[in-house]
Amino acid sequence: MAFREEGCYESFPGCLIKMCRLSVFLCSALVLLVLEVGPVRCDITDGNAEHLKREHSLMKPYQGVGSSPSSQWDFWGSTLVTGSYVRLTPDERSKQGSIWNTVPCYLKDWEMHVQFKVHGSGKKNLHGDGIAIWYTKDRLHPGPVFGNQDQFVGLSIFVDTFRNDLHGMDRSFPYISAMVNNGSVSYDHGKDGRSSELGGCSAEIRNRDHDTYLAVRYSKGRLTIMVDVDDKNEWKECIDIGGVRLPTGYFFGASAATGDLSDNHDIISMKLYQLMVEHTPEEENLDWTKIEPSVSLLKSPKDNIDDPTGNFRGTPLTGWKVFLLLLCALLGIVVCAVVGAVVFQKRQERNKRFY
Ligand SMILES: [Ca+2]
Repeated sequence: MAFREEGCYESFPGCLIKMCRLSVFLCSALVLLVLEVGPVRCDITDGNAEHLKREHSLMKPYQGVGSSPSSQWDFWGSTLVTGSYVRLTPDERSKQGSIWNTVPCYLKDWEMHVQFKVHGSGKKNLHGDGIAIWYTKDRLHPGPVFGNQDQFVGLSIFVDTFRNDLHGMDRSFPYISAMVNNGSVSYDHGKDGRSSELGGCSAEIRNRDHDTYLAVRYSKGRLTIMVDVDDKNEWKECIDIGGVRLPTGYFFGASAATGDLSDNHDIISMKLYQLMVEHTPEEENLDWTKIEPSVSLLKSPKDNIDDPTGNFRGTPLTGWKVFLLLLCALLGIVVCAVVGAVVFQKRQERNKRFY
């Protein structure tokens, strides 16, 4: 229809030129679409469409929390379990506490939603130290990293409320960051973990009247951290990186610590959702418990501090996108070659008429 209205019957070369233009336009639109859809969409689950896994979730009134053999969550240190929250530390100096899922997680793709509350009497900058959310090989190993062991094996998300590094004034606190460790790297408290972080963001999470949430999604090698702390009931992207490898069979946990400064560090809930994601037969046949935690970065974590967003992305174009781009290029070349040939032929004929 469009060709008819635009006078495609006027002459054959004119028609072909229009077709060529149209094909270029369509290909450009397709390329734009591919590039637009390509990077991450913030489609973190709302918790309804996916599957809640109760054996990995911690919810009110916290039944099954304790030291009995059948309990699914175990706790340590200053942790206090009430009917409406799990307090990892009270607002007192030098406290450490943690809570750990006793059931290893064998899901390949998952999303953890953490509702938490950090509050205390300390004025601005006079409170600390923060909460860490863990997915690690070991559980219940107390230590200096927000109440958990250093040189851990697995993933940690730090909600750091106290600025230790007075040189790092380019970011405001509280600061949320992620770290993947194979057991070889120490967390540097003095630098607030900057040298080993994969990315991060600032978030006003302390002494809020409303609920504050954190979501950690791990799917197909992609780690995404989202926050919902402004009482708008919407997720905001904090970290999103590809090339992250984590095994199955690790444990979820949360820990917190206070030092000279303190806060109440409360976990209200931790809800784990299974994500329904298809894997290739090769991926399915892998022994996922044997994977060593790692991140294949395009640049080292240290370089990441130059990125004002704190994020960087490293996912290459997937097969079908490359195919579409090549198809477009080929189509464009063929159409333009045909047009060129026809125009050349017409000119030859016209030249013959003149001479
Ligand atoms: Ca700190």
